[in-house]
Amino acid sequence: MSIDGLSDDNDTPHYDGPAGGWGSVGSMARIMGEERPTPAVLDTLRRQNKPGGFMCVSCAWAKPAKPHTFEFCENGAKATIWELTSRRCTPDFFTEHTVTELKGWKDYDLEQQGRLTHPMRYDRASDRYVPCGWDEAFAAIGAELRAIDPEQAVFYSSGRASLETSYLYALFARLYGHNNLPDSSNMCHETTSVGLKKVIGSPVGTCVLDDFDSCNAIFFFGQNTGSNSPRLLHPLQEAVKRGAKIVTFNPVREKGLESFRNPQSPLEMLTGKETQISTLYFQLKAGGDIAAITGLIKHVLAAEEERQREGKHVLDPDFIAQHTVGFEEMKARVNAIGWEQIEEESGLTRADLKQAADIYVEADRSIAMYGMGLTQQVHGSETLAALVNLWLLKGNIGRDGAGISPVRGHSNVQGQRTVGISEKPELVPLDRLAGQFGFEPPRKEGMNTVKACEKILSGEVKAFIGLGGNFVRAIPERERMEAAWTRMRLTVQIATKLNRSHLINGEVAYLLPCLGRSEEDMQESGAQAVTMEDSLSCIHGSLGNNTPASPHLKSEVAIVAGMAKATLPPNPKVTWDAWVADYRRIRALIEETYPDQFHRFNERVFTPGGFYRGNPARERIWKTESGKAHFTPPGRLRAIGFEDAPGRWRLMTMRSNDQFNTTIYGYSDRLRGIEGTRDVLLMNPLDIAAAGLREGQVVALASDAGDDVDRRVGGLTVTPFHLPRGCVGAYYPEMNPLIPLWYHDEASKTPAAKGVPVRIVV
Ligand SMILES: Nc1nc2c(c(=O)[nH]1)N[C@H]1C(S)=C(S)[C@@H](COP(=O)(O)OP(=O)(O)OC[C@H]3O[C@@H](n4cnc5c(=O)[nH]c(N)nc54)[C@H](O)[C@@H]3O)O[C@H]1N2
Ligand SMILES: Nc1nc2c(c(=O)[nH]1)N[C@H]1C(S)=C(S)[C@@H](COP(=O)(O)OP(=O)(O)OC[C@H]3O[C@@H](n4cnc5c(=O)[nH]c(N)nc54)[C@H](O)[C@@H]3O)O[C@H]1N2
Ligand SMILES: [Mo]
Repeated sequence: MSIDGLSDDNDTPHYDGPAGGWGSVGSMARIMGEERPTPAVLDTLRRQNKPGGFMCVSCAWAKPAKPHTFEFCENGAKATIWELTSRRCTPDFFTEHTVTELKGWKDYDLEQQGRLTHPMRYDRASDRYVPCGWDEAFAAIGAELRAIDPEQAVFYSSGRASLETSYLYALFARLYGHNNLPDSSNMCHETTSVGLKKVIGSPVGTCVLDDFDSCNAIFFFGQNTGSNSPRLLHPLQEAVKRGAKIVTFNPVREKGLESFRNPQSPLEMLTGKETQISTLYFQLKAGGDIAAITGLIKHVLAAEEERQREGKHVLDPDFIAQHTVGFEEMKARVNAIGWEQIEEESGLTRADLKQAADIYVEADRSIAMYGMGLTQQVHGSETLAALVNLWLLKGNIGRDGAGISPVRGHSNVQGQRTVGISEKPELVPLDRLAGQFGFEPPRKEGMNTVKACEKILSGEVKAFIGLGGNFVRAIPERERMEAAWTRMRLTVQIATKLNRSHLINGEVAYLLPCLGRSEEDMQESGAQAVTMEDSLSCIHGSLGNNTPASPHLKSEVAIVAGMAKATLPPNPKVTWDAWVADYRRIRALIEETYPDQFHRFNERVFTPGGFYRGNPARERIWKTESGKAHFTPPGRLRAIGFEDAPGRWRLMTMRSNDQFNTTIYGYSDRLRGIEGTRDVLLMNPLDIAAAGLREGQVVALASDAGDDVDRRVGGLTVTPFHLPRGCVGAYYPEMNPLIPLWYHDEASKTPAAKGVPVRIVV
């Protein structure tokens, strides 16, 4: 399909090459030059994502049992090179620069200083970080935590830390006395954890890697594979070669979903042959997915009526009868919705949707994949319910070659939830923990990310510990949050590189440098492996073998244990030192808490392809309120949380190909053809003209959320781009000051970063 104002050969910036190909090789070479990584990086890349090797710190995509010779992608390589940089951010650097001065630096320049080398304490008098000893840091943190009510503390984690670290971190929080365990997942796939759980009883996807070998169709909603999970392009390419059809719904034409040249295939590289990925590509409006899916369902129901006349079925009536509730209500509601409304809200035509529906009708086995385009919407959970409606119609959940497969972000974000990082006490086996460790765990619901922000704003939170990540940069409402942040008593950040969150400090502040996953983690019993869970619920061991960036680093496990020991009273069942000495003991604890999923954990750590921890929904056991899978009558067609108004635009905050979340590797969004800057406002050329703007003009965006708060980001160059009318795009995290804290998915509170109401200010 084409959209108004754009043809395939117009002059908007675009990249002619496929995803992968020589461009990705060039991009890896550039970052190699910039970071000058240690020579061991090549060996590490060779071991990347292989059984017994080291598991990539970039995305959470599956690691196959039979890996490619190089089982890594452009962005995985960049993440490894980033960690193994030869640059060091030493105490001398902090002597030279005050924290106030560093606040004026760009994110890119902060991380360019390289790996943190020493534990540091913030000295308010000189406005500088000064080196301190580990024991001194732990003792001070312990004293501060003991002095406050545990419920006033927040323990955040970014989704990278291992299962071992995460389990201990959550245990520390509960022994201390709270469930305030927000996770990067709260800004990411929490919509999945809450939305999917409600309708199919599973907080995670139902597919395994083999399903990609036998599916006939894959439907993609709001996920940018080429940039964010490039290794997934391999199974997609294989599926296309087998004749499977791929249908994409995305407001942006993402190169990686159009075509792919496999950098690991010499033939494809030399002959310039590329695989077309998407059979059909629909540029719907941002927030138009409920409408589009409802249109698909209407077509499928119509096809069923037709087929019934021949005495056959498109739907799977036995599955619907045996396994679901709510079919008739859903059907009646969908049939009552008119095509005009569906076309208006989705931005797609009835005929467009018919083409897509025909593929779904014909395919015996279909997989639905999705990412932030669905989860970061005010009605994100409802969007997932709509998608599940469509998937239940043909019994496409719980059988081989079919299912629903959210593409997770951080490399262990799914696993952190599995082992107890959750603010929701009902999701954690608290009674078992009580028995294992002889204490009474807190039962009160803790704070998620939005709640933690609200309570930091109101002054109720006194202490914040960040296990990785860049919280202040990743959350909405940045300006008000930064101002409130400094009113906290204690802030502690555990990190590998310097970022913006380390410059906004509480009264007492520590910056604790940790080992990266690719580095050797030597403890009393020898070198330690850690584990993580991928997007398809498989658990993998990872063994780092590089020399640590500094002899003063500690592992995340040791840092969590050090803080916990200094905070908590002695307990004979809680043996922090023994756990640090040998991580197999931590895995034994995980097995004891979660015996069904982690039986024989230590034996299975290095299972090729990981070991599957199981998912009842895959077996058609529905852990929902009714014990069945739920059809949900659509309550609305619009996933964004506002009405249209003159001068109001739908802003999608985007990731470039050259960043990992708040880590900016460089200024080249190669696959979108945007080079040298991130300060752009992407718009449809007809919208540029209609708004009286011109290409290259510098404008600001202001919040148009109707709450009278002045939120603004300036210095953006108007750039024509392939976007539907009324939708504009600009980069995350730069745009985060524009997102109101209250603007989030209704059910899960995931910030709605893909449909933000803004005005353009000239
Ligand atoms: N290189 C790299 N890899 C990464 C990351 C990174 O930053 N860089 N981040 C990691 C993390 S934590 C995550 S969560 C994942 C994120 O990976 P994705 O889920 O791919 O997230 P985004 O790139 O934010 O946006 C996804 C897509 O949604 C589309 N979109 C926007 N609005 C809508 C809409 O209303 N409907 C539909 N259908 N589509 C829409 C956008 O155009 C974009 O292509 O990637 C992980 N991997
Ligand atoms: N507007 C907008 N906002 C968004 C999003 C969006 O699409 N749009 N996406 C959201 C999503 S999906 C996510 S997941 C969040 C991401 O939020 P976070 O997970 O909090 O942020 P990251 O940028 O991934 O964190 C980067 C930092 O992690 C630290 N780090 C790296 N490796 C390690 C390690 O091994 N150990 C430790 N301890 N630290 C390490 C480094 O210091 C680095 O600076 O942002 C969310 N915010
Ligand atoms: Mo994420």
